[in-house]
Amino acid sequence: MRHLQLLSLVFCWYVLPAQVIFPGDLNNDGRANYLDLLPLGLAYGRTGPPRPEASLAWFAQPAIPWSFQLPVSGVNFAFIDADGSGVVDSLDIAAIPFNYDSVQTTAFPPPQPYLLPQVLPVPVRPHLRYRFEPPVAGPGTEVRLVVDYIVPPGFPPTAQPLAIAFKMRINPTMISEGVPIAVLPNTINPNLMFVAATPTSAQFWRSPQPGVIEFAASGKGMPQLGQSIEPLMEALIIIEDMILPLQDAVEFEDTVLIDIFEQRIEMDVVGVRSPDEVTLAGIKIFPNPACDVLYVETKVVAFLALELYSIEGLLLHSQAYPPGSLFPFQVSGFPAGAYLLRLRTPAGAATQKVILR
Ligand SMILES: [Ca+2]
Repeated sequence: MRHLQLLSLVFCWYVLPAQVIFPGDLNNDGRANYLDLLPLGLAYGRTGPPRPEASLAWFAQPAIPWSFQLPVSGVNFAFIDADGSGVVDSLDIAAIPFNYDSVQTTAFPPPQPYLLPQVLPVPVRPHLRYRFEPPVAGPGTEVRLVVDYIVPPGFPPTAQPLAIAFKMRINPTMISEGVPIAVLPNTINPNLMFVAATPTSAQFWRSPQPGVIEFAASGKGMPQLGQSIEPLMEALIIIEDMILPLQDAVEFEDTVLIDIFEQRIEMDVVGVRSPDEVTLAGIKIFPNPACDVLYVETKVVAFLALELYSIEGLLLHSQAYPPGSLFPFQVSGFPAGAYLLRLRTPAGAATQKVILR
């Protein structure tokens, strides 16, 4: 009997081309990272031959090919069974943070970029919506970067979003290097899995560059992203220097939403200002730096009040104005340095950093 088992193992090795995998690089693109959650969601629950002498450590490991592969990328499921147990399940996630950002070039078949060229057009697109809370804050303050996943009405139920992955790049002048960024996925739905990495949290190997947050969420083989998730995740960030508005301090990259057939679904990313935040377009604040008087010039706002805040957010001086187009604001007597000028208008408020000297 034992001979028979051995013989069948040898037979497999001969008949199917042997594979060499790296645990954590589930999509075999040469790197263990957030994108590796997507194959896990696609293959979740499938079974196949366990990997002989499997380890989570980052070295080339021979594997018996499974008889399943991903529909678009063609990745064999033996790569997705990261812990080699013979079952694709949530335990396979561990290999991703354990080997985060490790790179390899010697898998077999050789690693390929994880490109999903097929994009499924949809009449209304799901989108990621992000905002900062509070929308304005001084140095040393913790702000929340909240990301919602929105599926608008009219989204076709035939498109079945399974998993999403994206990278957020925060303006490096806004944050101190080495200060931890906490990422809190919304775990209210037990059928979702997450991978989140920041420069200080995926510390087993290497990690994302300073200011980069990498994030992925996936259903366990079932399309769990057919409805909105608010929030999808939050990041807690201690800011070092202000960027105004905070919305401009983050960029999204490599956003991928896939369905259960490994096709990409069209989607968007939108930033929202707080409900009362207005744009400074059409409003001129000068001179900046200023000595004695700051002027606010506008043709679009009929009435406003101006407030001067310390960089820590303390109100120092305020003045209301009758309708006009040029509003002088006395700033003499304040020590030289950076301040926040808050403009209040009938349409909402806006904040500008100003320098006094
Ligand atoms: Ca990978």
